[in-house]
Amino acid sequence: MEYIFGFFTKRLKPMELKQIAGNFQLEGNVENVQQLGEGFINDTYIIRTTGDVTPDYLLQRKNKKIFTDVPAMMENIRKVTTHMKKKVMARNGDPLREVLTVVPANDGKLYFQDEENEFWAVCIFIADTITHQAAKTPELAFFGGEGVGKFQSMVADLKEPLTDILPGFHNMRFRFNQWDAVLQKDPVGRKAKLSTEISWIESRREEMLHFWSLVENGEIPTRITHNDTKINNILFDLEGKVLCMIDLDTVLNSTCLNDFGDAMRTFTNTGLEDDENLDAVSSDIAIFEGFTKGYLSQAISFLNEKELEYLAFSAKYITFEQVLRFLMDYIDGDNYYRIKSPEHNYQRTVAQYKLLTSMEEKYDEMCRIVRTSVNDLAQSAS
Ligand code: GN1
Ligand code: MG
Repeated sequence: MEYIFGFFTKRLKPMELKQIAGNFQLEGNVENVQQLGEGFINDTYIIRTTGDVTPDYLLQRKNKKIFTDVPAMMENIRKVTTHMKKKVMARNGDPLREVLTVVPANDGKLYFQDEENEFWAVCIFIADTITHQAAKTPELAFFGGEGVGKFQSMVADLKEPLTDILPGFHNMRFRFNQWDAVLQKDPVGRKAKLSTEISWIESRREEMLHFWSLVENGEIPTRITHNDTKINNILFDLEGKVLCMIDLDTVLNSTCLNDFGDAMRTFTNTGLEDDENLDAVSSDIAIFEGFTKGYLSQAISFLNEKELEYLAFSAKYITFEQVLRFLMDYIDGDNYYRIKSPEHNYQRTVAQYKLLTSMEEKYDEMCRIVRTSVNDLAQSAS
């Protein structure tokens, strides 16, 4: 048995993976199953089928330590994708390419549980698409924003309730409770050398909790949102437009602003999420502008005044949350995110903090861009 560094999931042999694939209702014959990407949370594989007629598939071992109710998570995904497919079909779109398709197991369930009680799920692999790690041009950012706005507007009228499978996911009060508990415990004795980094979090506590209090008192409403809109969770077609949003594990009721903010955290970053070269990391305002215009072209129809007022703030909020989560995981002894080296979570913390300070420097400009975009859209509508 082999374990991936810092993460205790078993690495499976090709035959074992093929056997797991055999438990799903796949079309065609499985040729091979190979690891795909390096997710932080789940393990992802591609199931290749023989020939060009049948689709390939994505197979994932869901991280059951984080997703403690995989059946409920898959049920949430089923509700959202079924709802979206109806809309795509109504406008003569392609429901197999414009929305993720969950493939049930042979027993009809949306997952397969193996002998070690690991949960597996499959969806159709959408071919001929492009993913990005960063937005190179404002045009790409515009299309990305349009895609996220369309996703939110398509699920806005879904009536079936979703199960809150990750309570407190983007809830800052919950995150600070976790933070306080981890600091109190300091399980691996890392706290002492981190007083500067801890002050990055503490000095922004009130400001961040204030934003969340607006969600708690309903001034900022909750809606069905994606909650993990980092740029590589968005599939673009070969023309550069958004085809569909992938990684629907976190579809939940939250604020739309979190989707905007998480997209800005990744689209506008001129460096990597864990960049060692901090000089490379900053928030690109032209990308912010492109995404904001694309997003608002769709979302202006449903966002309220408070949401518009806090739209730019959400970029700082989610980036701050990410600094907190990476640092908290580091202090906790690296139990949540998969790491590639012992200091990886620290490196991520510092790089995301650099991004946060860059956003703080450009915040007035970001607010101005939101206001101008809203005014332009209002004018063109009248
Ligand atoms: C995780 O699973 P993935 O890599 O799409 C995390 C997000 C973080 C992100 C940081 C369920 O996303 O919340 O923003 O890493 N997902 C979960 O890159 O915690
Ligand atoms: Mg994810």
